[in-house]
Amino acid sequence: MLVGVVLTDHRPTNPAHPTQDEPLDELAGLAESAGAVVAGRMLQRRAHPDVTYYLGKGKVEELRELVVGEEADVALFDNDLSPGQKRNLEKELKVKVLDRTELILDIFATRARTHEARLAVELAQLEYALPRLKRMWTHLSRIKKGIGMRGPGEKQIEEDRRIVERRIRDLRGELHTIEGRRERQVASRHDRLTISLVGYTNAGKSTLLNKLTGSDVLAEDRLFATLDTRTRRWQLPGWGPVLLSDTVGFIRDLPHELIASFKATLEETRQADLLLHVADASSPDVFAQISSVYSVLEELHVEAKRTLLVLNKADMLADDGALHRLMDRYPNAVAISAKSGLGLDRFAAMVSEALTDGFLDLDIETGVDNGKLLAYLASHGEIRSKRFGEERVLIHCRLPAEHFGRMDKTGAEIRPHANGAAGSASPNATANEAQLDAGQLDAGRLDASDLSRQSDTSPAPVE
Ligand SMILES: Nc1nc2c(ncn2[C@@H]2O[C@H](COP(=O)(O)OP(=O)(O)OP(=O)(O)O)[C@@H](O)[C@H]2O)c(=O)[nH]1
Ligand SMILES: [Mg+2]
Repeated sequence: MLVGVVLTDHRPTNPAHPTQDEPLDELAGLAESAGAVVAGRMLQRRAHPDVTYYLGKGKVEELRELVVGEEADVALFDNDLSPGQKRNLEKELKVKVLDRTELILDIFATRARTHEARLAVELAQLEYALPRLKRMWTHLSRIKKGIGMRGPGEKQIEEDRRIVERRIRDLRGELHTIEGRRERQVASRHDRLTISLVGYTNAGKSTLLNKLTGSDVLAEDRLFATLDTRTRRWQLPGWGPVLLSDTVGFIRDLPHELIASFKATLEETRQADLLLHVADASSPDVFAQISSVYSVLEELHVEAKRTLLVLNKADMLADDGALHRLMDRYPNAVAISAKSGLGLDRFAAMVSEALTDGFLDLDIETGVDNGKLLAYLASHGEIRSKRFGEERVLIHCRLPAEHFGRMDKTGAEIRPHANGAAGSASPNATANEAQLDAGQLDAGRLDASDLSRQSDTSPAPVE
């Protein structure tokens, strides 16, 4: 049984709140994702939540009748309940009561496949439960005091609390180690540009990854199909190979515990050169979903250098009006259909453009023995061509502006790249110079020393 209370006082001021006619649709999606069958729905509008039941007392009776009539086994609340409200409701309704956060945690728990995702979910569940358990323990110890069992009762409670707290500490430690390792792994891929797909759950991120890279990661019509990060090579037309990552989707009011514990999973996102924010343009809630994603990104401290908004499922839009409304609000967005392939050419061009933005196009000339600079360019820039003379080498490369600032420029002559001027600009170039194209270059040839320095951290798998 789905239950929701629409707080009329809060609604207009909270842009992340759903504006759809059916406020319980998303909860229904979550319930189905958790493997439940929806038996019925009940909605109440009120100014403030009731302290005892969240719902009004009269509504609780109505709900009880619905639960019995439809033979529901559990009541799912769209709102977050206090432990007291939950207990009172369970007593009245005589079925299990779960709130939205618990439901989301439950979905994550049943769908987590990787070791890391399992640890993250367990930590989130324990952190969510601990303050509630503490309150229950206090409650119990008060009862036990009353019936004269103070000694052993308190001891047991204290032990239980310590066990939970110790487990939380261990999990945090283990995840912290994973996070550090992941951070180094992702950082070690700096010879390739990384692009990360983010967005509301079910927006089509995995479908887009599959379409662009010819992979077959799981994509299906359910909330939270993806819980871990997958990285694939994408041959970006007109640019070259880049790394594209797909990760866990977001939802409005994502439990804080989950956000914190999924930090390691979202490392790719935090270090990405470009974020592709995929939104489901066909959803009646698309505006609210887009702003929810921006607030989660903020909460995760993801300060992307650049973000491109991708309005997906354009094939499902009933008329052009809906698309125009979106484009009016987000003029820099690009509309596509990951499923049909509609708009993908323009999309690729816009991704290239976004990547180029903030890059310096340079001709750099230096001694062939300037290993330090050559290694720096290989790991931070996109080398387009190299021409070797006897003593000098001329490199045409695109370098992010931030790396240009940090580069040691000793012994180098640097000019903005001039088309066709490369040959004449190189006084030492000889007839047997090698003109290489970007595709032939690999980082290993230039910066063997740099690579060996990193050989203790094997790069994270890229399939
Ligand atoms: N009509 C249409 N359906 C699409 C499009 N893109 C994705 N879908 C469908 O939307 C559903 C969700 O797609 P996913 O790729 O799993 O979405 P996701 O963003 O990865 O979702 P989570 O991993 O759950 O966060 C699937 O049923 C897809 O077939 C599209 O462009 N048009
Ligand atoms: Mg997915």
